[in-house]
Amino acid sequence: TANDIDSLRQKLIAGSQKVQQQIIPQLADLGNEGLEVLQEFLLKRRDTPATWIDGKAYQVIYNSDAPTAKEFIENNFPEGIVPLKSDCGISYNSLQQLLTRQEFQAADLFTIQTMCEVAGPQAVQRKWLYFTEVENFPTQDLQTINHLWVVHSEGKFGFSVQREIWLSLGKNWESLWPKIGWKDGNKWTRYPNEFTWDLSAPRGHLPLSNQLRGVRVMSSLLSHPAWT
Ligand code: UYC
Repeated sequence: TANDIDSLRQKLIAGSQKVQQQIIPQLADLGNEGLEVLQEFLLKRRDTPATWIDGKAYQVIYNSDAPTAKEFIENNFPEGIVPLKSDCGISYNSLQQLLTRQEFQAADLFTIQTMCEVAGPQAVQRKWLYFTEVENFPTQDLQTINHLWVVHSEGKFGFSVQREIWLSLGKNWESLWPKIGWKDGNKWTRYPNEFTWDLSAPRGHLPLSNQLRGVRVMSSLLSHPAWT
């Protein structure tokens, strides 16, 4: 009823993140009227940086079959809710779409490939990054990639999340690996099938950084000026 919708709208606007997280799927289940509330919510908040709550609301609208929802996205957020800023003319729209659809494995691959593109043709051919390339990586691009991951993962994934955990462990790599599900005892998690490609993964599980050539690259990534 109109009353129920209104009470959900109030809770969505005023509630804690935990409450908002529960309200969003409830509104989604109410069809068009629920979607309208979510649309109004996104428009109201569009002048402040997107959080993962905005990400949830956006995903519900984006992934709905309703024609009005499609129109809303095209008219208001054709490139998503995170500004896709790049210092080197790279388009992050595909990454935005993969993450909005929660296609985390494809998004992870795309992240590695795109970071190589940013670093240059040699990195593209090599298919992995030198730590010096990571040190010189444009801040704007790193922040865009990270913001997309955080916003579309309930705040669970992203380099900044990995950095926060790493710092909380005194930068100890051997403590980090099991914490983010990359190692179990002496056994490395094997790429790709042993990784968890959904939100049931531990915090900081994605995006992946291959450790085959040592920790230098990841160390540079988590120490990048983009995070300070
Ligand atoms: N792989 O084990 N990884 C690959 C990870 C290691 C290995 C790709 C992450 C340990 C080989 C990604 C972990 C190791 C290849 C990741 C992990 C190892 C490969 C594809 C936990 C053996 C084939 C992109 C830390 C003991 C490719 C890429 C190659 C690929 C990620 C082996 C994303 C997070 C030490 C043989 N692994 N990787 O970078 O380069 O190739 O030969 O980290």
